[in-house]
Amino acid sequence: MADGELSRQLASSQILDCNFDKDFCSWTQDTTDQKDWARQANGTATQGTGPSQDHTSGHGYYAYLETSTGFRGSSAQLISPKITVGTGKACLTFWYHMYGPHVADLNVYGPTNKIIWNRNGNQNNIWKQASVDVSAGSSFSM
Ligand SMILES: [Ca+2]
Ligand SMILES: [Ca+2]
Repeated sequence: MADGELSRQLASSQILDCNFDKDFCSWTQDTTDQKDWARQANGTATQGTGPSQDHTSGHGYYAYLETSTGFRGSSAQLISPKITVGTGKACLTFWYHMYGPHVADLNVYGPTNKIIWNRNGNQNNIWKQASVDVSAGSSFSM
């Protein structure tokens, strides 16, 4: 399972900020892949996986992808609105929780659809913070 608790510190744009407590904010599901992200509160359905609570408050929602079911090699992507990053330093900050035996890759895609951050496999039963430098680009989605 992979969970994202995304907040954003992109210098030019506040639009990516989301704690998933109410909805997916401006993030949308990729409809060309095999799965969709869900919103989940508290624990996950499969024993020994997932977070037991969200990172924002401990009783809110987080974005959630169940990986104990489904077939190997399937993927699900959340897509941001189009953003433009100028030459100043920009950074995407988010919390992730990857716990369980069926966790594969969690990727962040930047300009030109290049992978700019990746974790693979079990990262233990803990929320971890990631900060990813985002290079300049115009009108791209993450
Ligand atoms: Ca939350
Ligand atoms: Ca999808």
